[in-house]
Amino acid sequence: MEGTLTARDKVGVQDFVLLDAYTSESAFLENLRKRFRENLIYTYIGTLLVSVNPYQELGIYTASQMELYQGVNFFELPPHVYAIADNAYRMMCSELNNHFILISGESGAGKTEASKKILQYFAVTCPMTQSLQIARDRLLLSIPILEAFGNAKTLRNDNSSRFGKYMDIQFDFQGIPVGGHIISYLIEKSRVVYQNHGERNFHIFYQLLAGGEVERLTSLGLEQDPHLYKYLSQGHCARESPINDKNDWKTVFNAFFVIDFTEADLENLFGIIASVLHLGNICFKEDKQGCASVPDTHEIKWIAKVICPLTVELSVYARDAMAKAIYGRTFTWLVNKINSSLVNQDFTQKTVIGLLDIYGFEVFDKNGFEQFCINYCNEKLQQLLIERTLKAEQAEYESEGIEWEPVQYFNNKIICDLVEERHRGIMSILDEECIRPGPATDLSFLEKLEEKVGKHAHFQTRKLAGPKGWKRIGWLEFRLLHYAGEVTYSTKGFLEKNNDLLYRHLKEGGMSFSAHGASSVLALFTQVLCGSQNSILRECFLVAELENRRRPPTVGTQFKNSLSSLLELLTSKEPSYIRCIKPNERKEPSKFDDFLISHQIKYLGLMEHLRVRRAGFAYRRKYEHFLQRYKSLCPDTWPHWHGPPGEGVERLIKYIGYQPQDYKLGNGLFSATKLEAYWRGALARREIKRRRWAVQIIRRFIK
Ligand code: AOV
Ligand code: MG
Repeated sequence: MEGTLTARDKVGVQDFVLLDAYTSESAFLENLRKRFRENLIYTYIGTLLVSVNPYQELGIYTASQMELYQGVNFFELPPHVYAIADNAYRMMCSELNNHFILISGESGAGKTEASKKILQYFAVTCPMTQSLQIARDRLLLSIPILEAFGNAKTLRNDNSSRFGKYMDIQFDFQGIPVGGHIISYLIEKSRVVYQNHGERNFHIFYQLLAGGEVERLTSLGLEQDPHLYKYLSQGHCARESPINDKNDWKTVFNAFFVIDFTEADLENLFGIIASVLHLGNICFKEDKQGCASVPDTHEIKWIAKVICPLTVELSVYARDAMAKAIYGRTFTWLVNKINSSLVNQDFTQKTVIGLLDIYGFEVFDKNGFEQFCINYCNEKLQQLLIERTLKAEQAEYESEGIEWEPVQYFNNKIICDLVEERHRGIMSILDEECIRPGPATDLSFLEKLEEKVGKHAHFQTRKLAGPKGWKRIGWLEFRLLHYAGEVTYSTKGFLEKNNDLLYRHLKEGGMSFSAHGASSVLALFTQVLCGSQNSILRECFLVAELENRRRPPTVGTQFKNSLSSLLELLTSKEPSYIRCIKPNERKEPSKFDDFLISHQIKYLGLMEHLRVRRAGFAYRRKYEHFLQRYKSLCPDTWPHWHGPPGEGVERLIKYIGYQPQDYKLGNGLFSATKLEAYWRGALARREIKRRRWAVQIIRRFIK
């Protein structure tokens, strides 16, 4: 007994539900700390997994660990991301339904790593046939490619995802992974032309320079030193340990071949990467007529020729717009290309497990339109979690007529509305400013915000914040009180970024953003690029696009719409949740920052989640489903039960000695404290017993 107590004192409890002082936040923090000290980074709250980034290799992702977690009772082994993956997989196989695993947490908390571990787990442990190995390899190797083009070093994370990713892993009826599909969300294009101090451009640029063969670089007109390129050196950290661009290049390059990229594709793709770098190095000088000229004839002449009739300022602007558009559209092309290699037409009957790994909540000294979109996306996911866990669970108890002490929680819907509400939200106000006639500026946008949402409890500006706010909010800034904390945004660039500069007219001094016109940036590019030798570019800039006179939706609106379809997509699937926590701001192992962590525990709503779990019955199944699956546990219900399903369930659970306080029989639903894994365990034990009997009978027979 004493031994057990000591162990518990030392390593804490592996499920917060078992905490005695389960309402105390300090007990919660203490438990997390004890476990973190022992390198136990995972802890459950019921079936939800809490993960703390260890910032070191722990040796817990080996093949033997994977083997351990296969088909085992969820609660019999220490908490692990593999257990979450395995549980979703078993449920999918037995109930033939679709699942998703939502991984959330702030920037650097470990979401992307968790999603990769899950994919690896499926790749190693799922049944496999020889002919489907290639599908598995492609799924795995799509990751390094997407990371090369979509991740970058930021101040928060050396490998920060700068796009959102939802990946469906498709399984056939035997549980073999047969294919996949990826949806990407809003890549941060502005990074292509500008990086803050201490940050880098997307990894692929540096990888190509560090790892590309000399002949390849020569033919692309590139040199190895990243400092020679303006687009790569503004953050002053082009070469940074622990990033190993040379090694990463090898991985990425090999991955391309597995995913069906031809040598011609690669030539085109790297041609594009190189031309973006060359673009960035074009510098303009004013000639006698006040027009831009390009002093360095070595750079790409055709681009210069098109841009040069403009002023120097407009030329720089057109150059950057072009670089961003080329990169952004190439990224979309890349995702489509990967999807076409992941698709598997041979299997029509498929179930899926979706992995959602997006950019986490982030706050920098300066926050712009990108952070606004990223943080809004995190609000939406938090909202999904609230809707599907805290709210839904409580509503269900009510509708089932189960006695229940309601748990209070902060519902961030109010912030989602502030951002996205039609006609009234910040996105709508921004769109109006972008489209209305007359000069709109970053200041006029801010004034509109003050006028329309100034009184909102989660919104502040310098003008509206009162004396305290004056010191800290600048002129062109507004502040949102997000669920995860305050963020001050600069409105600088909001209009331009929301509009997508491609549609801006390139008239001298002109700032109009209307439909595609002959003089828009896009028209200019398309003229040049549709004649290009590069087939990827030709696909990305189609002349047909110019013929469409209607202006496409703004960037913000497109993003908002894509998020709402994502949430709709998820509504039809069974969820699992992983909540990632960042232990410190310095990316250091073994450093447990109390303040930072308790802030995350609060805003992630973990205490509320625990209370709901403690008070409730986490396992719920329709009578019919439950009975169908577990009827073999009781002679009365096996092999067939002919009465009403509710009675059958009652007979069954009484037979196996389940205590009355541990379950509720509602209007059509069976709710219990023990989870799916427990029931599966019961089935497995019965199976073992049955085999033992069989062996005994055979032995007797042989005698
Ligand atoms: P993120 O995806 O949550 O941030 P990552 O998954 O990229 O964060 O994790 C950041 C870094 O932490 C990784 O590059 C690893 O060095 C380390 N790390 C995370 N999880 C583990 C783990 N389980 N074991 C060892 N090291 C780990 V962002 O993409 O920025 O929101 O946009
Ligand atoms: Mg990430």
